[in-house]
Amino acid sequence: VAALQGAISNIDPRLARVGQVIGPDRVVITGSEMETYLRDWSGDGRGQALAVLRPATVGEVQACVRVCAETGLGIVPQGGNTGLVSGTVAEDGRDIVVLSLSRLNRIRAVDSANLTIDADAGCTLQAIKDASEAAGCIFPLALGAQGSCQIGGNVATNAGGINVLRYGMARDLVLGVEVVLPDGRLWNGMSGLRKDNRGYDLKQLFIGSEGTLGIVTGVGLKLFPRPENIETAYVGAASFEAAMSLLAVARRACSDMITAFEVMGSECLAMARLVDPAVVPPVGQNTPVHIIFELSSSRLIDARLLIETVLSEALASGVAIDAVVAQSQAHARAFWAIREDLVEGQARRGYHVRTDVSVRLGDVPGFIAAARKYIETQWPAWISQAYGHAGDGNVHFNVLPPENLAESEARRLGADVTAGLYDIVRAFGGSISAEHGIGRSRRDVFWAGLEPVQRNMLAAIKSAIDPQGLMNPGCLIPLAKEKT
Ligand code: FAD
Ligand code: LAC
Ligand code: ZN
Repeated sequence: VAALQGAISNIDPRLARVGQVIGPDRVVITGSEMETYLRDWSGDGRGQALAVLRPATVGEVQACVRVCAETGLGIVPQGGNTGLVSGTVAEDGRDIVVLSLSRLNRIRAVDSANLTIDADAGCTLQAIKDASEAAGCIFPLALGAQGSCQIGGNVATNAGGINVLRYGMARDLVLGVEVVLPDGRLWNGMSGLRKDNRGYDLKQLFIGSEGTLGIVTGVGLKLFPRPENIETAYVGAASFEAAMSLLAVARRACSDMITAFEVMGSECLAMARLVDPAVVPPVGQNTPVHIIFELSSSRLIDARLLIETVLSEALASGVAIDAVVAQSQAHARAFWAIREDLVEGQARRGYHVRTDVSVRLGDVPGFIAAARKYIETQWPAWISQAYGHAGDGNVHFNVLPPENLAESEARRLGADVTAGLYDIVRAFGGSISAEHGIGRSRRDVFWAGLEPVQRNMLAAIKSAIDPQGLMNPGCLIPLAKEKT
């Protein structure tokens, strides 16, 4: 222990105090062990830090933060590190520590009568979902990274995913948060109440704040009764216009029973095949748009009859050209595997332009057409990939560089490709970040696009809660602006 403590002091004397309060074995300083904490899933850049702190209790988080506040060390809170916008990747690590929440991973309480769950921030999303299921309930947030991402990270990024259409984003599912503030004080904002109108709703500030205002250590979440019928269909449509017409028809017919409506341009199938070469989509491979459409209901509603009726009407009217309803859970899982594999396949292909934009529902087809045309005419050797949560107007319009292009060159040109796509998003009055957040990758374009009044409010909130600018410096808000 003494040797460890000595090694920590040699890195930076400020760390020695952290080692004293939480124990030197909770301070990671060796390069190889630190490496996994310094990159997020996107692989866009490597971060820097003096050390990684791994406190095991809320009290230890507070102790770490107090030392950091007293000694001027910046803190990058880190969950599962599955973020896609470099929110955990600090550019300059001279005065920075990463604080990992992984050891805070206890389910605190499941209250099936109140339909709530309270948990430590470091629980994985999958652990939250499993604990909810064990009580006959569901926690509906669902995303490809759910096995690794943490609920604290989901709250900090206001994560979306595939069930937003029915249940909303993380923000809509959070009833309370417990936060360690930048000076080490603890705010217990956990209540389990669905209605609570006592003044400003402070928890909303921390949801989506990306670690820039405090460290979320606990969360209270809404649960829902577990649906007994889930019907999943894989549908082919001739165009994105037709896909959006199917959505409109289905929403009228099924009300809020639609739990997912995901679209994939047929070009995305090649990426799924990089992960599973045997993938055969349930509808013709060249069908222009592939849709995964899911309904959930209680046992009193015949969801099978409903989905079959909607689909047969859609086939009759030409809105759909082919449709297969899953006959078993395994069959449905195979549909979803295509959607998950295409994301993994893109990552295996290497660096690519990754966007996460939203437009009004009626503009989804027009946006995709304009973006595809832009790539075809301006970047003819690059390959468009259009997929996403069409039910929420959220499109991941990604672009693969030519295979023979060196990564450094692809990244350089990719910045220009992205800028052109963002111009199109702006022309549609859309958002350049529908669900992944701002982080560091989108910070400058976000900040440049703000009205002065909005910048002032953001900077005022930041300096009111984090006057020293120690929480996730350079994430979401540019460093220079934090100081003014
Ligand atoms: P991290 O990556 O560790 O951190 C993300 C940000 O939150 C950072 O700014 C960090 O400082 C902050 N943070 C983390 N934990 C805390 C805490 N306890 N307190 C304060 N700040 C904290 N996102 C979607 O929205 N929808 C999707 O469909 C989706 N699909 C994905 C699929 C894949 C395959 C992958 C890899 C990612 C996907 N994501 C998606 C992005 C990512 O999973 C989410 O943003 C997730 O919520 C991040 O959680 P995390 O624990 O990994 O956070
Ligand atoms: C998805 C992630 C990339 O929708 O947001 O798969
Ligand atoms: Zn997404």
